[in-house]
Amino acid sequence: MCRIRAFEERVGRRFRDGDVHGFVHVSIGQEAVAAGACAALDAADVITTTHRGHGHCIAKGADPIGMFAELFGRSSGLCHGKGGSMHIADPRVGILGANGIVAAGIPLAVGAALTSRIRRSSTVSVAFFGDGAVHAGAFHEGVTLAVGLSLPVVFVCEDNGWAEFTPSGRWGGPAPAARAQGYGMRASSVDGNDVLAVREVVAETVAHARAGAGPCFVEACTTRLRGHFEGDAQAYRPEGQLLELEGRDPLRLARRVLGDDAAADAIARAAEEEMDAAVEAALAAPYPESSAVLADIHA
Ligand SMILES: Cc1ncc(C[n+]2csc(CCOP(=O)(O)OP(=O)(O)O)c2C)c(N)n1
Repeated sequence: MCRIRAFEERVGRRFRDGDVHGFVHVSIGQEAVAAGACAALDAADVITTTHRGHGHCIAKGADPIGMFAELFGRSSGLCHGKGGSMHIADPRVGILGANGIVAAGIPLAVGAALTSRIRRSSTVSVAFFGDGAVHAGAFHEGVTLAVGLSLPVVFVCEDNGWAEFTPSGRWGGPAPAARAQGYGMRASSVDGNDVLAVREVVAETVAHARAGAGPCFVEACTTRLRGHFEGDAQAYRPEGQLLELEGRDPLRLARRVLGDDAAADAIARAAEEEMDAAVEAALAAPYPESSAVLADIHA
């Protein structure tokens, strides 16, 4: 969690300095979902994520230097500097891709679970997505196929209270976990700011999926402590909400559980040093050659 926080704080600063191109959405306040869920996965398991996916990628094992280089548009970036923040992928460590299209990672994770089934492999797919995505057609298509074919996929819905500028629940209807139950899936709800609770619930659901018992759904309630995107003035937030949410900062909660401030400080310092060095290494890399402008482009 400290590594994710340190990475994204630097992303925010570099964005304001003009080194990061395009839109950037950070997951500050949501680190426990990424860290807890990925701690329950094997190296060969795969994930898909969203426009707010830095944390999931770091937790699944992406190299922060390659990620910074990607955000800075450098040729050494994980996608050669052409994907940016919302399209980070590294199949070598099971990251099938962040995605700028809301809910689009869900059918991809279901497809990867079908691949696992066809290859008789034991790998599980995890799709991370926000509460806003459960209103999208791709979510309903994905879960229908996963339930129908009893595929090894875990759907992790991060309800951070907002879908852009719309509060969760604005559209009424059942909460995400209840909707998932409506599809006949096992569904649980967890405090998404409690990293140990997230790990426990996701480990149980992954074991269920890996055993061939079908897909599962985890609703992780969490807190977005920054704007929807970097630079968002957040005029839509009720007054005092941020102050209240800061009391639920997952890093603060984990520090309390650890009960050892010196150890927590050392972990945070190591993460900051790692990410400072990663920024420098990434900034030292060259931009892609102009001759590479059409390479790897499929459109
Ligand atoms: C298909 C699609 N519709 C609309 C958008 C614009 N959009 C970007 S993020 C977002 C809200 C997503 O909310 P949620 O899924 O809760 O994720 P969060 O941003 O809270 O992490 C929307 C509507 C988009 N990128 N893709």
